[in-house]
Amino acid sequence: MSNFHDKVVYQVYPKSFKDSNGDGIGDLRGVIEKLAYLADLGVDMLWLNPFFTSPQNDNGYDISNYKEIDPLFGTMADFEELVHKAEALGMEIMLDMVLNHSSTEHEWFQKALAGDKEYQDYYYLRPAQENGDLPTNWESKFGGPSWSKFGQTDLYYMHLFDPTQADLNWHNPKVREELHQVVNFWLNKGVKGFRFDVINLIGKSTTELVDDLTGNGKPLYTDQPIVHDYLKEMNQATFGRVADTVTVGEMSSTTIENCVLYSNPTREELSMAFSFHHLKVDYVDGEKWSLMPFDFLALKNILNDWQTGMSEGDGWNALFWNNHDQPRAISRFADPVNYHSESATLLAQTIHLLRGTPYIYQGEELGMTNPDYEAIEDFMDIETHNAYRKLQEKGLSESEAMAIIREKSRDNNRTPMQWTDEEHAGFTTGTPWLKVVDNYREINVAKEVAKGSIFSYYQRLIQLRKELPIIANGSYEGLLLEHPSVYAYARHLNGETVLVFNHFYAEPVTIQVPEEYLNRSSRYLIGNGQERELTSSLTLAPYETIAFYLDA
Ligand code: TEU
Ligand code: CA
Repeated sequence: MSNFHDKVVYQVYPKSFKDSNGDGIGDLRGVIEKLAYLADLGVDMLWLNPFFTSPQNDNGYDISNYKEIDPLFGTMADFEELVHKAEALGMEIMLDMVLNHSSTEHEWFQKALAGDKEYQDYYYLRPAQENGDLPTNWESKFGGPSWSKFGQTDLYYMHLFDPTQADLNWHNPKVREELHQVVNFWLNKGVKGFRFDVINLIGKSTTELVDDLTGNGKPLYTDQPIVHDYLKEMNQATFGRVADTVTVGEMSSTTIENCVLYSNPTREELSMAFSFHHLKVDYVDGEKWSLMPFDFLALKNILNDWQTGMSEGDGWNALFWNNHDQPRAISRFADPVNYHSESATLLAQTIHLLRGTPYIYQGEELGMTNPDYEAIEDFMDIETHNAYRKLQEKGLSESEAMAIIREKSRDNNRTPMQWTDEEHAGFTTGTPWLKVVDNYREINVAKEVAKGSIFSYYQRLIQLRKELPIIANGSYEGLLLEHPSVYAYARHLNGETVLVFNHFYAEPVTIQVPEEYLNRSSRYLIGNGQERELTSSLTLAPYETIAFYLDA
């Protein structure tokens, strides 16, 4: 069995975790200050979002130097100290590699702009089409076309995200070599994990880029077969040489089939994959900037399909509800106002007992919620501001647009970590770059650790994964698939079983336990409601989650 199956990863968004010097921006020394807290939680690996030199147009996903620390976040010495102190506490560091694109302020792009042909081939530069149209009709994921004018020339450069994030030409072997060097640079600093940003977008269809006749270009730049070759090559040239490295690819609009290929160990590509389909169940017709209550059956079906399909193909899922691009799951899928602790622990248990590697996003272990921002000026994210403009162009009023922004903005999950009930939640002594959520006096680390129920629940879930091989390595079976408010599943290993029932609504509900699991010796394993025995029918309280262990 692989070495990472019983591990849990914690995502630190450095900008919002802890500010050590009062400039309002979280930093590496802030992370160092809080390492003991993270070790106490019991996590194994810390994924840090990008802190490399960057103009910060997309909060560090626009990198201008891959081998330097942005002074905003600290120094290389701080980073080295972080690696060593984390290691001493039993935790490893996972870095965020943004290799699909660089900032237009990167030296490579600047040299290209200055006319250096060698560096021009580091990016996708193309002339307009004969009819004057842009080189292709592909759309940027942040809105607008994915091509912008390349300096004073007649050419355009490709950017699948912001115009300041130019896509790197992976078809050029020199580019791949440079990027391998980046990964090796950080490996040499003792980094043991890598998260590869939008890595399934690196293999643009062919070097001859063409219009996408079906729509926005996605089919021509997503999951191209050559991505698998590039990953295998990078594995061999970099992290595959160091024992026990853990890698996760962020896969945009991907398929189970491809994620099996990306993560099946015999293929030597990556350890696991993030996919996002389960987080689109509150999009109207696939459109993120829309409002609707989440579709529970769709959520359940997607989780079930991914669990089953990845298991059959011996792939490996990254399990998560939250990250820095998503609104808080507790605000989307549960009820933090009336059932705060139940909601947080239900969501936690639902994914922590699945097959895959759980990721905890900072603040999730406190049940942190979306903020209640009133004004568009409260939001900082570039994608949010683009969407606000676009929604109004489509005819929505200011307040209609704001209603959508408030639910969907990525800033919902980027608010400062709530440490204490002091001003700015103890995150900074200065003015935070993004406003703290109003509820920090009730929801904060100090209070949660002293007398809360969520942090300790996470501790137990993490512990269970280490104690019971069935959680790390058991197979998966979906149960009660038609049930409209409960997501139930079984895990199996060597005749043992773990049964998990997750109730996503406030109306109490009674379920029938499948016959085959009765009349076996069983015990209550963990839950957020009343401890009880496994009986043929079970009544679940609002947002209750409960798990039983059945002997072989
Ligand atoms: O995100 C990739 C991505 O496609 C999304 O999650 C995206 O932010 C979302 O679809 C917008 O609605 C990664 C990073 O996680 C994100 O923070 C970066 O902005 C993006 O890549 C570009 O590097
Ligand atoms: Ca700071």
